[in-house]
Amino acid sequence: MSVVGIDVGFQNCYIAVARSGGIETIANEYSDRCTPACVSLASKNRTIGNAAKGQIITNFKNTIHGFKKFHGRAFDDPYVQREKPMLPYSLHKLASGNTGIKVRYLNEDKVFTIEQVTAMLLTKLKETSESALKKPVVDCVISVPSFFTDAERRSVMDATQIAGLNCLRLINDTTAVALAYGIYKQDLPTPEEKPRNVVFVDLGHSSFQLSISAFNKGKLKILATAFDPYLGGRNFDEVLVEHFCEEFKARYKLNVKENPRALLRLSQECEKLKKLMSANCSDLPINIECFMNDIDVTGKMNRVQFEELCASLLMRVEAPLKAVMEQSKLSRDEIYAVEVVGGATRIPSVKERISKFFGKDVSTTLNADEAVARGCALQCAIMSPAFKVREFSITDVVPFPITLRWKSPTEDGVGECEVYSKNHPAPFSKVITFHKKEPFDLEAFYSLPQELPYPDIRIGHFSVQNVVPQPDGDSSKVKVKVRVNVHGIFSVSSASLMEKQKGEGEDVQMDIEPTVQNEGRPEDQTEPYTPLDFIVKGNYTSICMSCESLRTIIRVGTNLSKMFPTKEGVPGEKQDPGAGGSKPKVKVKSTDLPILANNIRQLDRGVLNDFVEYEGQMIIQDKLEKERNDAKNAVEEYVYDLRDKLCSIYEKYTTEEDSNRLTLMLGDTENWLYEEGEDQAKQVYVDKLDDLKRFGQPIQDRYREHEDRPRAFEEMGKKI
Ligand code: ATP
Ligand code: K
Ligand code: MG
Repeated sequence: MSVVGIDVGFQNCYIAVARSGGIETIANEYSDRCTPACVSLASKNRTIGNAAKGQIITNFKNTIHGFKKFHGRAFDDPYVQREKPMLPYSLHKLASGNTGIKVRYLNEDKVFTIEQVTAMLLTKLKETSESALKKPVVDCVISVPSFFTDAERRSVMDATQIAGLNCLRLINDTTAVALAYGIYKQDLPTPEEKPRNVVFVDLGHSSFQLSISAFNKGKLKILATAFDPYLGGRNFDEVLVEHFCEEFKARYKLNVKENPRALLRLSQECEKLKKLMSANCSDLPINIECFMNDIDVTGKMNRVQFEELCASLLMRVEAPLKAVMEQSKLSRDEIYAVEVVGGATRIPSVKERISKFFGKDVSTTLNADEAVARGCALQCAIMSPAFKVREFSITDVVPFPITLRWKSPTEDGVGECEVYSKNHPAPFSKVITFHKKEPFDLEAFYSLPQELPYPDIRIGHFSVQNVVPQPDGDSSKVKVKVRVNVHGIFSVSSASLMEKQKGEGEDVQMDIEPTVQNEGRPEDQTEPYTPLDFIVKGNYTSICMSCESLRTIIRVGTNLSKMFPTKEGVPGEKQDPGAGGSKPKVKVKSTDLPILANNIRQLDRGVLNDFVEYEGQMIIQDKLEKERNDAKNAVEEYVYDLRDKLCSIYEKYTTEEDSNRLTLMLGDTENWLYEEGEDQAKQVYVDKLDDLKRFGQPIQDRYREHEDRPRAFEEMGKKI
């Protein structure tokens, strides 16, 4: 079984694997440990990663990059609409309302969903891992930004399935970093001691994320996260691009924005310039030859000037720092260290601002580019039964509060309850008890739209079916389990009808089943499970936090998660309904109820299966095209090799006449390769090579034989 962690960045992807020696990041076929998040479609195949990056300018309409944030987004989403005019490729509104990407592939116009595009990238990363590990890779852990919503996470999960990966966990970027930081630390406080609080900051190409993690021996608990989903290295590039567009307009009368190719080149040069400025204070040049209309352009910039231009971006660094500290309720002197990762934290003024805010130097002990991938691989190793690693428990948080709403005949038509507050521990399951006589619907949504990175607050619609009244006509108790799973995805995972047994008497509002399901979390058994059980009946909700033997009645609509800040329960402890067991247990029979999930923000399973199949076809197509190219290259190489040897080492082993004839043939083949032989089927090249070898091979054999003979004598001599 493979143990692989993948950081799928907006710009850069990294893969880390667990081997017996530990965690290591692996290089692709270009000996590059970074694989660009880039996919290029062409008339015969796709190219992905480094090769695709080389196509950004030459095949700009069909080379897709900067697509990560289209996951889970409607085409009409303001972010998508803002990006659209700046993209060299076309976006397309899908029937579902989601964002698709339109390209030319195999000489046809083709629209791919974002899940398919990410799957192409994942296919490449999978292949890279497989060639490094020399075995099939299926299981993996993949990182996502901590602010990814349910829709975005489901969309990424769909992509992993299309690529044939089994994602054991979608882990938040900064949580992966926290794991990479903590697991090797030998000196963490014991569980009884005050935890060590560390801030993790990640400024990537597209976004700014941070979290505070509390470490004790063997565990980490994320206390809070904060983010600016729209602040990243790319914004700094854009400022430079904007500056030089204006300058070139004034100096050269060039309208760069009208020329996608020029704009892409300028953008690449500005990124290089930005990176150079991180290490250099003096004036640095930007030179682009034949930029537009055969004009060469030049410009320059220095760090001070750059910081002035980026003042408004730099100002945005502080807000998330403040937010995360406020949420954690820690004071600055309770922060042990501030660890920064992500390429854009190399910008000196970004680092300065962070260190000024915390009143201490930022630490760069982690590998800024690879820490996320390493954390993913560590998480995969922890979850994999095939690998032995130190026990390390991770408690993450829910980024945005989640509310459930249902129709209610009594409560002004609707009842609702916030089931997960911001920064609620995750993964986490809860059981809610309803009193109902008929099937009912639950609507899950994000309750703080202003916090969400996009306007769509929907999570899903869950119909609890087959609910019937009790034989005496009374309402039935229906227990509904909701959960935020290991991927950070919400679901109403199960429901059961509790049937009163004969002779039991009236159901009392306060009665709560003593045997609160201690199913815990099948995905992650290391996490303590705190059952939170509340009944919704009439105008009241009664709640029982079994682990604390706590009972109370609150009004429906009260924010339960705020009222009872969740504490970690004691795993394995017997659940007590309260009242010290003074009341006899109510005997009930429980029947599982089907749940129909609607409007879940993920691909229809039928469509997903079609995509799986189509991805498979594209993989085959790429493989065939590669074989065809390899066959062509083999002919070319043979021509050059043989021609070279004919006038050197093979000279003695052929007649002049044969040699001349063969040289002529090689010349013809070379010309053919540039003309009608340029684009032939694989077999044509194979046959061509065979033709050449019929003449070349005997010469080579004679040479070999002659070379081997003295060596054979030598060896015989040794034996004697
Ligand atoms: P995201 O995390 O937003 O999905 P990502 O993981 O692909 O994106 P990173 O690889 O962490 O992003 O960082 C890439 C960004 O870092 C780019 O904007 C790049 O220009 C910037 N960067 C890299 N090195 C430097 C440097 N020396 N100085 C300034 N910026 C840099
Ligand atoms: K990255
Ligand atoms: Mg990143």
